[in-house]
Amino acid sequence: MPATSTTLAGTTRSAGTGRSHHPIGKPCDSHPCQHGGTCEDEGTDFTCKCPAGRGGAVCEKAIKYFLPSFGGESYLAFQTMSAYHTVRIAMEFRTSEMTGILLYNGQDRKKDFISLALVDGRVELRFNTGSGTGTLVSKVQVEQGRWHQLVVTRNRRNAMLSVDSEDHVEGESPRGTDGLNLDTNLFIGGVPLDMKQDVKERTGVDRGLVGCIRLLDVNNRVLNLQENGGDSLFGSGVGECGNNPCVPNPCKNRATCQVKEAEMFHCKCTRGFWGPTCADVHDPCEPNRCHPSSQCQPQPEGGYKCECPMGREGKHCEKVSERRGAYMPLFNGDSFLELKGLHLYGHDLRQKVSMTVVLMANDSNGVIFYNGQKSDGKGDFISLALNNGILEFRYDLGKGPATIRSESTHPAKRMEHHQLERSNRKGEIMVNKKDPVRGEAPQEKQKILLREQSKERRVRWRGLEGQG
Ligand SMILES: [Ca+2]
Repeated sequence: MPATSTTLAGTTRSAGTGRSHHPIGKPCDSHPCQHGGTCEDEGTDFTCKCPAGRGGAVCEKAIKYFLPSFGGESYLAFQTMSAYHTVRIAMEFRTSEMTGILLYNGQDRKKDFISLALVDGRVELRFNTGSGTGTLVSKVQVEQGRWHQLVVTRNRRNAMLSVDSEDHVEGESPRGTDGLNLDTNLFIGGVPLDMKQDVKERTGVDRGLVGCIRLLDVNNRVLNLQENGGDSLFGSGVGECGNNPCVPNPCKNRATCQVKEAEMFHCKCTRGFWGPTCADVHDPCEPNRCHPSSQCQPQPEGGYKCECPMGREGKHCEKVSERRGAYMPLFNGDSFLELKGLHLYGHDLRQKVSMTVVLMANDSNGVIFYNGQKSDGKGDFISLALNNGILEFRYDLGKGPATIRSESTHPAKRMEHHQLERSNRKGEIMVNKKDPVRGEAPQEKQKILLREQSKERRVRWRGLEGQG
């Protein structure tokens, strides 16, 4: 049985081998952001976007928030709303910008959605049950820095919106359908980058809230927005309301601090200083003392850290680890294991694949494995990923991809067994040995050609086990 195995020799590393302080490639090539932060190149410099609960220059700081604040590119995700025929939403927020997404819940690859956004200082409700968008605009103009409250009640195609206990506004969506089919996560403060374009087309708003949300009540249930023990599933760029990450100035040696999102900052070093907070007088990775197999990473507090590949340890990754045999690799969102290609497990694979994957995920999105035919991403492939908690088993035999989605959501932070079967065009996915879901790829070409190596790559995951 070809499978991911716990004993295969693989390498785990931060993807990429470039180094930020010697920009042969782009600054982000060295993957300087920690704890699952996303790196964005800004010329010769970079900035990190940190997952909710993290902040600092390279997401090194653990952030606790009670009242979440959003910086325009941030968001918090919750379970999808129950809103088919009716829904009631109450929210309290404050803002420093007059335009930005307050709330969004949609339907993946289909039309249905409901959104609340600030548009030029007015609250706008939009919703589409499948036959067109209904739009309601509040009469009240929001004020910068003041707390406002809004209440939405929707019954089929009819909706009411009231802001700050003023007279409500009424409206309806076009005739034809009246059930709101929502299946994405519920997002507040903004949406993830990959949804931005879609959300912009539907709401007309392309940025998130710059401000705070202190209350969210859906169907008369108050959601806990706190970092600790809250109802949120994941998020990005969220901090504590009212905090300024640049006060006191965390940058050293007269560097200027720039606020980036809530709780994130970027230090502009003065000449001659190095590192995320400009703490070093010289490049701490020059000379590079790390073992050639590892990567040198300047640290926010000054100095450097060698990021060892799997099987090596010690300050400079100079030692070969004692531990051998079975291990349970932990992925941080940017790490991956590269294993030999599935086609090397026996020719039988070309008609039939049978895999068992045992994993634990701390996030509801991420790639579990990918094995392609060509390294440019073209050609046949087979992959498994989590998309909003749903497992997606995909394969392409050259006539278009087949996608099989699990019926149940993969629970966070629990070990689960998944069984994947593919026999010619037909595929099946089973979660914990039950609820099999079957699917088919388009006809004709029936053999998957996988010439290139299988890449185990996990995005935004912190804990996970693969086993055959
Ligand atoms: Ca619908």
